[in-house]
Amino acid sequence: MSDCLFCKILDGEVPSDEVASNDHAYAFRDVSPQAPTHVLVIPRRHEPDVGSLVEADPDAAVAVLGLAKQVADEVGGSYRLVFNTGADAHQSVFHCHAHVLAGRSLGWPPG
Ligand code: IU
Repeated sequence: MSDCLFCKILDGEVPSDEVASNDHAYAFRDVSPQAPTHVLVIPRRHEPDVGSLVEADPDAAVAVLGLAKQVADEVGGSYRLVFNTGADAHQSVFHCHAHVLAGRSLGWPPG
């Protein structure tokens, strides 16, 4: 999508700090990290949120989860995987993305 920030990152039009990638997904560091490790994992296919990705392309959804696991395994220890979905859940970029948060103790419940 031409006006989507994460599509522009995938196209290389907007720079990003790459961490890992596979055929269906791409991982890069969040510009505003909320933990020592804060990586975003996005599908190459544009879908607005995880629910629509699961329906439209289950293989891409599994690839996003697999890449998130790979990133978390490389850090080691506990981690949190978050898909904010919808504005009231703090989703601000409407291209599906998983947050991988690690490297500190994480409180519960989230705000
Ligand atoms: P959210 O779940 O939609 O709120 O997460 C969007 C994330 O995208 C958020 O953590 C931002 O810091 C991050 N981000 C980014 O990494 N680079 C950017 O240019 C912009 C947002 I705008």
